[in-house]
Amino acid sequence: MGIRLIFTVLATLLVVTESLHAQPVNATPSEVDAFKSSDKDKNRVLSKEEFPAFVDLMAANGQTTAKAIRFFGMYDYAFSFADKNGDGILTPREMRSADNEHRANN
Ligand SMILES: [Ca+2]
Ligand SMILES: [Ca+2]
Repeated sequence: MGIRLIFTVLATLLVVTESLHAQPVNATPSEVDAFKSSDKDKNRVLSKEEFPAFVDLMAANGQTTAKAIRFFGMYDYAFSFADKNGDGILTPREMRSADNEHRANN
């Protein structure tokens, strides 16, 4: 895998996290639905097994970054990047903190 591709995915993933929780209160219905329906065990966090379903749903909704992740099949890589504390689950807070970091650097 080329280093260039990795950077592309990193950049696009930041856009994913931003679109997810830039405005948590005003999350679009499609995003909320995608999260809820991919959260199979309803524990309000996404496991590594649940994450691909979320990406696929967002891709189906036309989210361009999700489409890119799906196209490259880089679910694991995207998940690992967003899972800041490496505990194997992705919380809304982790998605938001990735977003905050992104905005702090801009
Ligand atoms: Ca879950
Ligand atoms: Ca985590």
